[in-house]
Amino acid sequence: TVVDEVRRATAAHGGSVTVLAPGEALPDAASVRSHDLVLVVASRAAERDSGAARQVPPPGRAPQPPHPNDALVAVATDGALVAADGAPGLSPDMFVRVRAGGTTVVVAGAATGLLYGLHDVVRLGEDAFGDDAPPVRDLPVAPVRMLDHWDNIDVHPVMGQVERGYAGGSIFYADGRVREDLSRVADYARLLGSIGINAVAINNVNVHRTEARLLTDGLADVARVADLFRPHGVRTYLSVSFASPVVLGGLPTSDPADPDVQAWWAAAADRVYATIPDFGGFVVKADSEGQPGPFAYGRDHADGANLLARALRPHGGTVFWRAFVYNHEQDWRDRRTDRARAAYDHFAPLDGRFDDNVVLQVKYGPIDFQTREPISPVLAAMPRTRLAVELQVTQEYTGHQKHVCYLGPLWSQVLTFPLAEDATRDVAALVSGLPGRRDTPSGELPAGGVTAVSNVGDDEFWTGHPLAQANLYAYGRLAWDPEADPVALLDEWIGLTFPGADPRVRDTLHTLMDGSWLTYEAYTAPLGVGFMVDPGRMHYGPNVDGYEYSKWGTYHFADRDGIGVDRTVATGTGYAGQYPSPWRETYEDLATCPDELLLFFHHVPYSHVLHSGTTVIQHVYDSRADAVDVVESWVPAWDALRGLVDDRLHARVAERLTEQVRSATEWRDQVRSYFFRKSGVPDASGRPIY
Ligand code: GCW
Repeated sequence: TVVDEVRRATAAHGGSVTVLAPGEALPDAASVRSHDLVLVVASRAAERDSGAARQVPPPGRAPQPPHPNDALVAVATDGALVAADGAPGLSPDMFVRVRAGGTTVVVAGAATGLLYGLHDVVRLGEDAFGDDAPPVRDLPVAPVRMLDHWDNIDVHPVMGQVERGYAGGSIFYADGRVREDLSRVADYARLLGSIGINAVAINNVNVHRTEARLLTDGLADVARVADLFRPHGVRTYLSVSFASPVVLGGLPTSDPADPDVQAWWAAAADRVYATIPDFGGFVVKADSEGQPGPFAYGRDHADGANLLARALRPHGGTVFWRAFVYNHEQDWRDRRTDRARAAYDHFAPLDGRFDDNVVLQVKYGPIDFQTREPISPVLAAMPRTRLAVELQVTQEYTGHQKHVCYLGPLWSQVLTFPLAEDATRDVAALVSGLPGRRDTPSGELPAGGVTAVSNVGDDEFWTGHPLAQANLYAYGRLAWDPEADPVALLDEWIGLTFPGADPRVRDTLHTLMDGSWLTYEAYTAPLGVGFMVDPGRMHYGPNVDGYEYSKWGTYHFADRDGIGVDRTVATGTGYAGQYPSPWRETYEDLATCPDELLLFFHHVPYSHVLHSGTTVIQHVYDSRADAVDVVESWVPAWDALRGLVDDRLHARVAERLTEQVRSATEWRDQVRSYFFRKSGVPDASGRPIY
């Protein structure tokens, strides 16, 4: 159980765990009264900046000796303790940390809160034991904080084993089945628990034949995986095929209205819960990129999602139903069809039709995990639907874990973007169901959560690029607290990952990673236009027209005069009209549309002057060249750390930086040359064009 896990880990730090029966008072020795516990301190970032080195024993190494004169006491109650003060929105994940009588006390209402409180203490290290440590009450904003694995059992000849995976094979599967040795999964589970993740889907949303069987023949193996996640507060989910009744059950149809289909799903869910009583539920990609779905039977996506939800309902399970539905057989000649509109057009009319154990899982942008996209308007359009926002930790469009690209700032922007209700309600609030921020009474909206595609594999460094581990860390921490400063989280990760390192190590890592997302954006596709990636190399590297005449609906429409997609209501596809005010007006109008999204919303001449004061074409020229200068400067900076960090790690990062310089240079030269050839406008800076 989670409590056993916390007890074990706490003992390793020289502390103890006391579990109270419901209603039982706290032990006198701790001299903590419930009244003390609501003295909440909000400024967590400030505490963490206080500097002391934090030593965290990596899994498998001997724990640090306990702090002298301190005992860490963790206390679990049934929740009555904190609720007694009328604390609103009490969640099982909440914990309170106080210093009482020379002891650091963590109090939680449930086992998971205790677990998170323990990890909070571990993260703080010595700082948690200072007598001036202020009391803290902490709880996550979103109730579900999920990672989806796009892992397959079989190895695809082109895609490899993990779809869009850049860190080797799957940690779950090898040799055509669930691994015998799941020790990395056990470590991964601890890692996820420590950053607050509480849900994991263990197979690809594109469910192929072998993987479909996890739901039936594979259940005993799925149970082995769930057993490893459980002690860390993580529930296991499966991606399932909508066609399972046909594919697995031999039925003639998967029509949601068919009673045999309904019975098949109910029986399937019964079997799952008989094997895994705390199973989380299903993740479903339907009618998308070739996956089966309800459209085949003339049903809509509420019919489809509710079919599965009703099978899970008796067991408390949830369906995460993806909104990534669009026509991928588009005719590039047809300028009226706009892929960006698709999710809203399909789903917004269904608001209110989904059962309450359905969560609609919406990619953060309307297209597909690009480096820069506007926030999906679906998130503002469905007030009667539980929503989750979907991020991509795996770096499909952000450099395949060969490029340094710290994504914390992107996700922070997404989660805190004030999308709805006259720009007062941000994405985190929309998906967490709270009308405002934490500590406010829960509102009229039910809660969904935050999800993301994992970047972990069986690679020696887990994530291919060792520095991509920071993305996994930041994702968990931002899903917990979307208001956290992503730069502070980066420093937190650096401090925890390189404990006691030479200050030069910290400074250099910070320099390389801090602005790396913006640097990546600056040498790839400009001003929000997206794509320009190479289809032949799985979306890696430049190919400006790679998708221009394809069926996928991701165009830039560059010609000799200009570039960009007109998505205005006035003259374009009307996509801007899917936003609530003030965003529809902001994006519609060239005068107010932010530079970084200009080409997403407008087709403009190359001579168009940006708010920054430069023309579109000169921006394309300059930022690509400047960004490569930045990347080149990272090479000697990293080189200078040789001997100051682990040799293998140093070598791996050095190798990846060499590739990043090569690839960024390729981007720079292709994009600059392409636009010179299209426009004929010379680069005012006089830098080389080919
Ligand atoms: O970004 C695209 C990827 C597909 C992926 C799809 C999705 C799992 O290129 O590989 O399929 O998104 O999110 O379903």
